[in-house]
Amino acid sequence: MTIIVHHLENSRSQRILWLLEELGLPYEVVRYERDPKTMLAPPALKAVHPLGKSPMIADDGRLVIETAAIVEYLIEKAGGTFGPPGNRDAALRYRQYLHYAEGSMMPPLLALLVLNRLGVLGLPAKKPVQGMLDTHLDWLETELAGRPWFAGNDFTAADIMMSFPVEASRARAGLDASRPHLIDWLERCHARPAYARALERGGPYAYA
Ligand SMILES: N[C@@H](CCC(=O)N[C@@H](CS)C(=O)NCC(=O)O)C(=O)O
Repeated sequence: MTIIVHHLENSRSQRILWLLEELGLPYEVVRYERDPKTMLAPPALKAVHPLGKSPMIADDGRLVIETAAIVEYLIEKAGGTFGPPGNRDAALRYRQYLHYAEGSMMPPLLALLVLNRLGVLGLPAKKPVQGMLDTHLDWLETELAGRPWFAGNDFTAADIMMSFPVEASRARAGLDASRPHLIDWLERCHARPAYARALERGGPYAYA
């Protein structure tokens, strides 16, 4: 059965299209556009699931929500390709980054997005939030100084999970060439043919 991806434009859901392309699994994309004023998802997504968030996938009569859970579901379906590496330490890092991307890094990035929209009202809180993000980015830079991919020597789905927070950091949290390992990693992600194919399937994506 073909996997259906409920995909919101310009969103973290792009990672699921990229993973599907890497795995070579057949899928169909149902695209949703953001409300141009609020930038929120359209009500149609709430008809799919009460939370109305993207990504969501429908497969074999099941609806799966939450990016990392969808990633694990798809890796399992593909027999473990790009999943946890055989080396124990690499496997633990793989799991760590699968959780870390949404659990630790996205919250301050979301806070910064909201603060930027508040204009001058948001200014007092911007400095501490930027400080949190600097701490994250400095740590990630040291992580990638020691290995080519987030889990270890090989590209895994942990890199796909990390792509959105790192792309969002480049767009709004000051990530630039002063952190060369992160930028080099991002460029290697973007150079993958599956990443380019996913962009074609997904439509507008402002972070590539
Ligand atoms: N932690 C969730 C977050 C889901 C989420 O917030 N998705 C955003 C896309 S960037 C969304 O649907 N936003 C639209 C809205 O909140 O109306 C996941 O990774 O799936």
